[in-house]
Parts: sequence; structure tokens; C-alpha cells
Amino acid sequence: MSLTFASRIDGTRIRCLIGTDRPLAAPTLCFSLMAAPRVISGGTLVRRVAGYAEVALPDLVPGVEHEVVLEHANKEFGPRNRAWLPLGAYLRVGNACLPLPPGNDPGLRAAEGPFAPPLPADRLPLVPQPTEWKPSGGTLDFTALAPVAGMAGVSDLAARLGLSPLVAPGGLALAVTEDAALGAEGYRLTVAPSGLTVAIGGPAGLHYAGITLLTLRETCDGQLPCGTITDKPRFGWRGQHLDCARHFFGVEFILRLLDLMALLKLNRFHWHFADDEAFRLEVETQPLLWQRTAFRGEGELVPGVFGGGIRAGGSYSKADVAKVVARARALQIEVLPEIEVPAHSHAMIKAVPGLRDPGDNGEEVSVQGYLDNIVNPAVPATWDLLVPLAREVASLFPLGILHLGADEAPHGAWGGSPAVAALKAREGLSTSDDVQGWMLARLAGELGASGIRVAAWEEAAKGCQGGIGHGALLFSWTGQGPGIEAARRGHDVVMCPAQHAYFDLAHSPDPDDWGAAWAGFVPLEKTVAWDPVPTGAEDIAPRIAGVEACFWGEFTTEDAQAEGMIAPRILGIATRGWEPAGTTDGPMLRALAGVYAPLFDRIGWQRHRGA
Ligand code: TNX
Repeated sequence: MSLTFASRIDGTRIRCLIGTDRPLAAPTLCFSLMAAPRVISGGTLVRRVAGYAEVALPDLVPGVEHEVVLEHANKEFGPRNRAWLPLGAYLRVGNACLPLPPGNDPGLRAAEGPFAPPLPADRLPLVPQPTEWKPSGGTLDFTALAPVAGMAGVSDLAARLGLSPLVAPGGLALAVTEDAALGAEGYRLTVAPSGLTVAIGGPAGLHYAGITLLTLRETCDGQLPCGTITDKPRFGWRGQHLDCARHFFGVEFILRLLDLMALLKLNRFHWHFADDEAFRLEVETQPLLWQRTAFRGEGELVPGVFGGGIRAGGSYSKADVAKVVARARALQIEVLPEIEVPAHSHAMIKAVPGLRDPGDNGEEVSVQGYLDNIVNPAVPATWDLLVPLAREVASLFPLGILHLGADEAPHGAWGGSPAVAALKAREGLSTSDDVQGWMLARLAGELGASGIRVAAWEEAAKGCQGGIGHGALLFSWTGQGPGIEAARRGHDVVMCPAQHAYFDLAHSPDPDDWGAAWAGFVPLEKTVAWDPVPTGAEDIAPRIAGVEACFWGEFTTEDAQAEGMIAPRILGIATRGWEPAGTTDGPMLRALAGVYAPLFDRIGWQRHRGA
């Protein structure tokens, strides 16, 4: 049989057309939007979970297209581009599920974007730009290095990226000396007509010198400009986050992302594998978590929210984790795992009984539209689950830091819970921020006693008792203000302001573009149009651990769709994490993106070509 499905944006509305070549009796249209939908015409809403909806349709007749008109329940979520159209749509007819073709041509379109100006002659074709570059004139013909200790990570990277070998018999010798003054990650690379020398502050410095050599070989067509590069990062935390909960990214994609990060000297991978839609790590302390939520869709605990369709998902085994950690380490990258509580825990709540107060009659709704996505800190089951779970997850990652989550507790959370009311009275708490702060502080304390440092999103600093405390590393995501405030209160902070560092946001307002828009649009230039230590906040500079880019997966249905959201914008975040303020501005970054375009193509990583 043949079904057709098309959808388009019409002002604030979404118009869908469904066609069939066979009569279909009383079908139900199942799909997901980015946020809760409502039906204007063409059917009756019969079930909704966050952005997922089921709409009962009249009988469908061959040759007569049926129109369903939708809107977002919250009008602030006006559809901005194709990513806001229905994802994962299918028809349920009796017991059968019939997939509908994608109605909206998912993924990026390859519109040719703004012209990349040529790179000025005094700049090296390298991202991030080195701290100092002193050209001495002339070039050195460079194909490969002679075998040299400590370069395996970079030479394996070159091989995986499909580039010619970085280390080969007959290659140029690299004379290595040590100079602790360069800092653990620093290096001084001298390219002379007579050969190459490098001074390093430590093994990471040698690794980064290797990355520089590999990159310049590619971007200079084998003719290295002679001179001296003295280089070290501004920040110790140079991160890339990946949301593997909303969309299950295969391990191969994660490994490829690590390779791309390494090429840009990024050194922290923030692995977000738990959220409302799934908990994907195969933990032993609570197998129900992943066994019951790794897949979502028809008949599963969590339906096809965010493009899940009839069935989608997967989980990460301990062997997968070991593989990711080992690959990361070979590339000087550490992995930060995140378990995401107390909110964004719809999947956890569905999978494990007892994490809510049965007497809770509250009606709070999460930002994404869930009615039950926050675990209750006043019931014992929550602690029985969380403490061993957190310890087990942390034990799998050598970094020694566990990200707890703590973002976006629904407004009025726990307001209807008698157990939390009693907790508030006992502990002197009044708002839900107070309760969340108390809960996080307790969890952080228990983990601290096991030698685990905690991290969390910015909201964790809230609460009348000072929030999470315990030396937590906080991630400032709604902007930089919360990070500055948290730093002034003694927290170390990673800056990941959505306006500059969220790669799930669309590049532009073009309706043919793809992505979210809640914090505006993020063209390439904006990824460098900020300073992690803003003017007026110099006092907290020592508290700014670094920067991180985030990729959230709500509207990703295939791994490859993330590539063009990440590239070329990842160049900007790598720049902000490494370079001193003021080195590379938007036009310069655009020029560098032009230099990197053929390199992205050579390593097979798709890039956004528009603004
Ligand atoms: C807010 S960023 C969230 C995520 C969403 C993201 C979409 C953060 C800590 N919470 O749950 O995926 O916006 O951009």
C-alpha cells in the first residue's frame, strides 16, 4: 500500500496532508512536535505526552487527501523552520502501525552560504589560532614525521580521518625537549628549513604540537611556513556536549565526534545519556532503568516523543563506555557523564516504581510538557536509587566528576507533595528551589565522601541554604549572568551560553534552515562574539574553568543530522576555549571556516553552508 504525508508551516499553524491508496478505517495519527501540540482541525487529540500526540482521524478514502491542522499549545513556540514540523509520524490502524514518509525533508539543506574572505597572510590556517606566531620566512616541505614517542594518539587520529600517515619511516625527525614553563598543555614548535623542533610542557603539549603539525600539513598543502609557534590554552575546560537521550547516537558517531574535537584541541566530552526520554547507560545498580527506557515508541513506556516514531533507541554497554573513555584518553579528552536529576527524569520515573510521592496532587508541567518528570527527594526510593546509581556511573569514568543535571525543574515542583511539605517543615525550606538545592547538596555530600566531585547546570546554585555547594562545577547555559553569580559565590563555572554555544539552535531565521530558536539564532560569527570572562566580571576570572558547546537532540532522527549543526560552529567554541580574548573575531572565523571547509570534506564531516 502507499501512503503520502506532507507538512508545511502556515503562520503559527502547521498543515499536514495525508493520502492513501487504500481505505483506512478510523486511523490514529501519531507524531511529535518540538513542544506540546493542539489540534485546530481534521481530528481529535486523544493522547499527548510532551510533544508527542495521537490524533484520531476520520476514515481515510483513497484519492482524497485529508488535512490536519495543528498549532503549538504554547503560542510562544511558533514554528520557525522545518525542524518544527511533525517528526516520526505514523498511522495506527487497529493493531498495525504504518510509517508515514517524513513530511518535512529532515536535516540540513546545502544552501551555499556567505562568502568566506581570504585569510590574512599574517595568520596561520589553524583553529584555534596559536598564542603567538613568529614567521621567519620560507617553507618546509612536510609529509610525515619519523617515528617519535608520544605521537601515537595523533598518528592514529590521522589514519582514522583518512589523512595520509603522520608518522612514517623516512619522515622528518622531530627533536623534542622539555620546558615546564610552557605549562602542561603548552608547546613551542619551530619550523625551519633544516627541520622541526618542539619544546613541550608535558605529554599533552606534545600531543597538541602534533595536532598543529597535522592540521598545517593539510591546510598548507604540505608546505609548512617557517617560524615559531608558541602555544597554550587559555582554559582547562574546552568541552563539547552531546544529547544522546533524546536521540540515540551510535558509539561510532561518538568516536567520530571525539576525533573532530581532538582536531580542534577540545578536551572534555560531556555525555548526556539520560533525560525525560531515556536512560541509556547499562548500569548494574538499576537495570530496569535502561532495560525499560532504551527504546521508545509504540507499546514502550515512553512513546515516540521527539521523532521517536514507531520505535527508536538503544543503550550503551559498559564495553561501549570503556571504548569511548579509552579513545578519549588517547586524544587527551576526559569524559563527563551526566545522570540528569531531579527533573528531566520522566523515563526514570516510568521505569522504576516509587520515585514520586503517591499523595502528590500537584499539576506542574515541565518546559517540554511532561506532567511527571521530577523525582521526589522526600521518598526513600529516590535515595535508594540515586546514591548507588551515581556512584556506579562515576566509577566508570576516570575524570572523577559526575554531572547531576538539575536544570529546568518545573515551576511549582513538588507543590502538591505532602512528603515534601513535611521535608520543608523539617529542614526550613519554602520554595521548590530550596528543596532542589537541599537535595543536590545532600547528594553532593554523599558523593564527595566517596571522592566524587559533582557538576550541575546553573540552577543548582539556587536555594535558601546556598544550593548544591560542595565545590560543584556549574554550567551556565541560559546566558553568562548565572555563571558570574555562581562564580562570585565560590563555584567554578563552565560557560555554555545558549546564545553562542548551543548547536541545536538554528543558524539563521530562514524557514528552510533547521533547529531550535528559543535563545535566538546562532550563526557562525556568534560563536566567537562573546568572552567567557565578560567585561566587568574580571574578578571571577580564576573561577571560569572554560567553555562548552552543547548539542541537544530533540529533533535529530539520524546521527548524521548533527554534523552540519556542529560544523563549522565547533570552530568558534574551540577558538573561545583556547585563544586569549580578542584574537579571532567573526569575519576572521569566517575566513578560517573557509580554510577548514576542504578539511571537513576530506574527513567526511558534513558542514552547514549557510549563515
Ligand atoms: C534547555 S540546556 C535544556 C534542554 C533542552 C535545550 C534545548 C538545558 C540545561 N536544558 O533540556 O534540550 O534547552 O536547547
